Amino acid sequence: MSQLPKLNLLLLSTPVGAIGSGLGGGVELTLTNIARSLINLGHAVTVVAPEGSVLDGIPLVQIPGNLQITAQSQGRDAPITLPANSVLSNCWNYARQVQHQYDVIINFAYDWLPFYLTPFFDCPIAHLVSMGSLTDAMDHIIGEVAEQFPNAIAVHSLAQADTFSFRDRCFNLKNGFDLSQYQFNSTPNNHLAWVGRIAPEKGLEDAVAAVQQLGIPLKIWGVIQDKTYWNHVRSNYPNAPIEYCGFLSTQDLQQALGQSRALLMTPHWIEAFGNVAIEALACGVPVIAYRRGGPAEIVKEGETGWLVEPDSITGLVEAISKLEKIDRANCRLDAEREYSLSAMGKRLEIWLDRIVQSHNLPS
Ligand code: HBI
Repeated sequence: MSQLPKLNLLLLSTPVGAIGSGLGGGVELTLTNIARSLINLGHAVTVVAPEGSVLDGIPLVQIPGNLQITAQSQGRDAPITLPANSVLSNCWNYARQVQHQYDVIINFAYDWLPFYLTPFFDCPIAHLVSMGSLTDAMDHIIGEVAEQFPNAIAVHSLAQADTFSFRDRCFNLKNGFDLSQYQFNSTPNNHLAWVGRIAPEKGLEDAVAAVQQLGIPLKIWGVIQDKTYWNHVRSNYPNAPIEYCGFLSTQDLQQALGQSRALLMTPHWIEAFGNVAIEALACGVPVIAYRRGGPAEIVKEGETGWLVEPDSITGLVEAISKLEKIDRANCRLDAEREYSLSAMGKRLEIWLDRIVQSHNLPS
């Protein structure tokens, strides 16, 4: 049983989009799963998010204001910006006013303000950093918090931590999912799967090149974020056996994904974690991934999938030919052991306990 007393927690969401809009990306699902995981452990959770957010069964405070622009669309030397009537500053003004009702505030925004405000608050602030190093200004301010509050920073993978100079002060939370939403499927069809935003950094063209060599069908799910890139992939591989299957809800995606022989993950950037790898494993689907970023820490070679030399099409082809060596039941078991809500809950309590303990120490 957890030794941590029951905490009253305030979770501040990303300011780039309302929860449920999709604009917030992976962090919408991550925040919801962390909230549920903490509630399951008996803690009290309140979420603060941009107005229009939807979060069934969890106390939600909706804050008006203009959304923040996304950090990944900025250059490394981009200055910090805030729009007029910024939803980010409105959220943190609310948090300042109510902070004494809470034991810990957990920040999910990859933005300068929450980190800058950390020493100004009486209530301890925990930060879940959702991406690797993107801009100098963010690296600097996160590093300052890591320096002054050694337990405050959590990440999703060691690869993500390695992109920062303060890698040794990052708690590896990994991630966690409500696995009851994913059905194990032991009898796949013949096709392979690729899931993600269709954009250059996700490397879809490599998966297409591999299936064109093998003549095995590839089903593709996800938002077409970069139309030019998508057209470029299709025109470069006109005979590849690929089918675009749209952007599905979790319920529909897990149903379709579970029928796949394997998931191919071909990121050209350092994926901080790779949520879709867990979704595949939860359905019994082996994962073939480049040895790069978060997925390389998720796939257990020969047990739940295969890791491939980054950017090697030959490597992908060889791994696909070894798929029959993987027992699909091991994929589901690994997801339950490492990435369930309760597995993540144990890691959350270790992280929060360290923060509460160090906050109560005489300064
Ligand atoms: N950009 N400025 C900013 N703030 C965020 O919180 C943020 C972002 N870009 C992407 C993002 N969050 C989420 O999609 C993360 O899950 C990656």
